[in-house]
Amino acid sequence: MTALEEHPATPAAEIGRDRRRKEDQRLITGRTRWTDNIVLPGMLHLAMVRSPFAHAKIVSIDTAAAAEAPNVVAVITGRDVAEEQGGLPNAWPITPDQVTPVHPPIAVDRATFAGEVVAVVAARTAAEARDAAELVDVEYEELPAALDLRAAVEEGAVLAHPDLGTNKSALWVFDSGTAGTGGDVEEAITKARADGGIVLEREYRQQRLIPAFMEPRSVVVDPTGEQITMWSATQIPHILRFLLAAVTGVAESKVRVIAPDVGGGFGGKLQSTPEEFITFLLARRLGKPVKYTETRSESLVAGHHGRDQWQKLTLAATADGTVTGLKVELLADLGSYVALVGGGVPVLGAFMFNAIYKIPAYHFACQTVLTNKTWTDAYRGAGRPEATFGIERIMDELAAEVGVDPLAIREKNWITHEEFPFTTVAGLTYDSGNYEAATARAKEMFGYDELRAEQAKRRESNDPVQLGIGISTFTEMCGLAPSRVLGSLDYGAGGWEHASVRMLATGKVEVVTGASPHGQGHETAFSQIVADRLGVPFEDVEVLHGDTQIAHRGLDTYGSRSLVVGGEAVVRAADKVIEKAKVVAAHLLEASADDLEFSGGRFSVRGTDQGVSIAEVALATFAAHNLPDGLEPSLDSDATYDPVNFSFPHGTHLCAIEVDTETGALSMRKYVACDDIGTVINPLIVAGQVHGGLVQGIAQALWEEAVYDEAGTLVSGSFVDYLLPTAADTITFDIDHTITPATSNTLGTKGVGEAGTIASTPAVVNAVVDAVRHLGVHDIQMPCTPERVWKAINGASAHT
Ligand code: MCN
Repeated sequence: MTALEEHPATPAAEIGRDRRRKEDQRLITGRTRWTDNIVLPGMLHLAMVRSPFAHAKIVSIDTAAAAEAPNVVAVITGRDVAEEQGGLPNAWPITPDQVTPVHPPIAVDRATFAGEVVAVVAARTAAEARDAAELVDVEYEELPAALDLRAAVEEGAVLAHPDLGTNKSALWVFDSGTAGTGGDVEEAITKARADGGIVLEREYRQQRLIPAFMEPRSVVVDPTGEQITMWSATQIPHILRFLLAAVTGVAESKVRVIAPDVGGGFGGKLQSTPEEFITFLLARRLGKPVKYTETRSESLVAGHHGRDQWQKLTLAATADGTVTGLKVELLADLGSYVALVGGGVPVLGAFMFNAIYKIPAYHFACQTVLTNKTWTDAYRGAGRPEATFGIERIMDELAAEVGVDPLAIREKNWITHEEFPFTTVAGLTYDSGNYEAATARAKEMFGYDELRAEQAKRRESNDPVQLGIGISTFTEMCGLAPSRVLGSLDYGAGGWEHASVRMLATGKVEVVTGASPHGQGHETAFSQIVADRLGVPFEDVEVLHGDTQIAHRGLDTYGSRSLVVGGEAVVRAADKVIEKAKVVAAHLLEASADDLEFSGGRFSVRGTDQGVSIAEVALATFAAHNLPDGLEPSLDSDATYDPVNFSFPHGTHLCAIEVDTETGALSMRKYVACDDIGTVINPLIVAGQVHGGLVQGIAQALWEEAVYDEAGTLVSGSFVDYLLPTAADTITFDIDHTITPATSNTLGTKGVGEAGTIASTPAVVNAVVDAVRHLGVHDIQMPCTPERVWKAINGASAHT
């Protein structure tokens, strides 16, 4: 019996039920509208000409041959539209003095990364546009490129944007001593040194990753109607509409953005892209519908990338392993432009390095850096996987230093369940959690003691195949975000979400959400919530989303926010519908509303068999012949919910890996995840989210890396070289849940969309290092390829 079965979230019929996703049939069979399937009369197609150089002056662009190619309608360079195109509206400044290069959608004088758009061809078909793009003759003068993150911050470094005079974009600092949330970290370090305590200094690399979603980015713009309509494979239709309107000056009401079904995003479609702005610009210029769909190679090279940090951690502790201070210094590679939350991603990590631990003194400093590489932004977990990796790796190092089991060091330092709510040294208040319970359950599922015994045996017998056990006890902040917190970080936008719930005359229910799913199954989960709330059949609920004309207000999907923020808005709107229905029901039953109870979709007069269903109330409201005086004849409601706090899922992940010490080959033997995401709405969806998340996190640990050569060309620019795992590359995961309800929303839910990714990367690397620690290895850089593992075992650098 799982923990969920033992402690069902609610006795209701739908919440906690394994519903198959209602959207899957159309998604899997392709019987739906992906953006690239949209065909409009007279539609033109775009192809982009992209810079092959990381950094180059654009000397001249000869478009004559391309312009004469069959069915070409226009060839546009950055200079042609220099005034009109402006700069992309991205770049939330993380400090008032952030150095932010202007980002023209089409480069004008200089290309600043390999893959940047330098010219655009519009033609009648996509093939003709691509053929003509080959004929555009660009003369470049190659410039020195800033490619190495650490070298880029040194004196006299090659500059990514020479006109800016620096590669340093912003320095963001949090200090618990100054903030009043804890002590002074330098004092803690000095004291540990003086008192015979432990001071560990470690450097970790977060390699560059690519959010390799299944559906490449695609955009269609139709300027021919009353409104300008953009269809885009985006995670953020509402934010995109706002940005388009703000930059182009077109009234927001005249811009409609539709995210039809979207085939994955993982943060990679949380962006207003050059390609969207170019398509918008050309559609308006040419007065015709225009489509652009990227190729897979373009997606890998020019969509935004993720991670890419150097982390330096200094941990102070007493000799018995009680942590007394943590200092974190980050260098974060922005690429050549600052993306929508490019600077904000590493800053999210500031709140998470302290993780589940009681750390008395904390200092965090993040330097964001411009280089001549593809811009970076959110990738599943965004800031939190990086932080979790750093702290969970160094906690293992601390355990090794003290000479105790890594779980024991965590137990010594974690917040106990009696201590909630707990305000951390980073200033967040964790509302609920039970790290002991999740860890106990994970240990039991894993067979922790047995595996440790087997490990000891293999060590004793000098078995060439060694066993490593990796631990990650994580928490994360999701449900982005309380608007006031965003305001305190000088972030321009809020973090609320909107929903409408409408009872139709037939008793069916229409739910409109401002969340914008791209694979998460909101239509199913939100239907379950509403079906329970209103007591109507699951099948009678329809969830609409992703079209700014239908869902007028919204802040979209990222940061595992949709359920805890968007779902809460749905709950509140549904509850308002019930309140109104109650007034009508009382009128119909000639009873006092106070005497009515509502259960299973029926209003009953307490102590009698008199009652009326909510569907009957809906019909009566539609007919409107017999309503209380002055009551509006509608059973609709809206709610906008601004979260009062983040939600803090947590969990314990355990991983067993066999390492062949002769070859460096790795083989995962067991992976257990016991997550606490509060109330689980749909266990099947949650299992899918956890499985997918785990694969992405494991892939960072073992396989994936965006590699640039010395000239700044992305050499892992196809799936031959960028090792995206498939189901065949991973094992079957054992997952379960403990449930400590969140207090910040009615249903007690916490987000799950990123949990698997955040937790798994350190669990896996800890397992690999644990297998060979007795051979003198204390770190292996990600991805832990067999070559790196072999080198580490044989005393060579595992950091190359
Ligand atoms: N859920 C649930 N019970 C809970 C928590 C969540 O049943 N206690 C369900 C929700 O109802 C929703 C799903 O799990 O159907 C994920 O919910 P949530 O944690 O709120 O995350 P979001 O819906 O906001 O999705 C964003 C998150 C992020 S940030 C990334 S990155 C990511 C992810 O979701 N990208 C994905 N999962 C993805 N899944 C797919 N298929 N494709 C992506 O691009």
